[in-house]
Amino acid sequence: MAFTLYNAPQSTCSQRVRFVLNAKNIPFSEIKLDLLAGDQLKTDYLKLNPNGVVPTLDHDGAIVIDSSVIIEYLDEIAPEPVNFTPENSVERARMRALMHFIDEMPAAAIRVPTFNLAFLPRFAAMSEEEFIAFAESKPLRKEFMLAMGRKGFPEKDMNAALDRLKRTLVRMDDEIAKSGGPWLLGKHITLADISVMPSIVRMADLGLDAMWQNRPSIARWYDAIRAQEAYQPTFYFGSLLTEKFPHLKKIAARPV
Ligand SMILES: N[C@@H](CCC(=O)N[C@@H](CS)C(=O)NCC(=O)O)C(=O)O
Repeated sequence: MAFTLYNAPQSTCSQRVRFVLNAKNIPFSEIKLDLLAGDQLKTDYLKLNPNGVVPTLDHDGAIVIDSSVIIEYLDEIAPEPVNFTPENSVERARMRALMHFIDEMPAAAIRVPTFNLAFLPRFAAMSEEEFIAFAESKPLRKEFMLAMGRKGFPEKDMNAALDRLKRTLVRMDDEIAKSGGPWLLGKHITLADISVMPSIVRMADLGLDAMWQNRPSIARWYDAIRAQEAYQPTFYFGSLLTEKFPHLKKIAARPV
């Protein structure tokens, strides 16, 4: 079986898929797209993924898109040596409900500080016409880009995103308390943990880890996920924003 992953080192959605491939010891070749240069909007790539986003998985010529769908697909076709989906239907439904919550809340909210703090200088350097043309060429993210503009999201939007991230931490805390932890659904790590992982790693990367300093169950969860064997090969050098954008190190060091 041959697997090719079209992805980007710092893309949170790609990190989910890399983690699952690594955990399952599935060899894969990686095609890295430069998202700021617009590789994801080129005609050939759009034929694979009409949403114009990463990741996209090519499995022996079968194209699978959307990170949540891809990780469920991988768990189905390669249930060994590790499996991240509960056998029990009720537990499986709970996992999927959490994955929907994660896609709607932290996975979306984390884009606001990410773009404002890391990517904005690239867009600020464009002319207004160039920026509008770039935004309008995005099948999925046109409105998001236009709302951000070349000056960035206003404080109101930043605060709303931070509030959504805070509510995510509250939800994680509640789920861990309900299941007995250490993972969201109890004793076993599931796709729900893998889905939320990149948002939490990104929060730490942006210096927002103080947001869980009074939440020991999340601190334990974060240590446990970073201790997984698949973590290091997933977050190879260049996967963190602070490794690519040195100006962020100062932002990350500020008190929240
Ligand atoms: N729901 C999709 C979202 C994919 C997505 O938003 N990917 C981002 C990187 S994490 C992307 O490719 N952005 C490119 C852009 O905004 O043009 C998934 O989970 O695969």
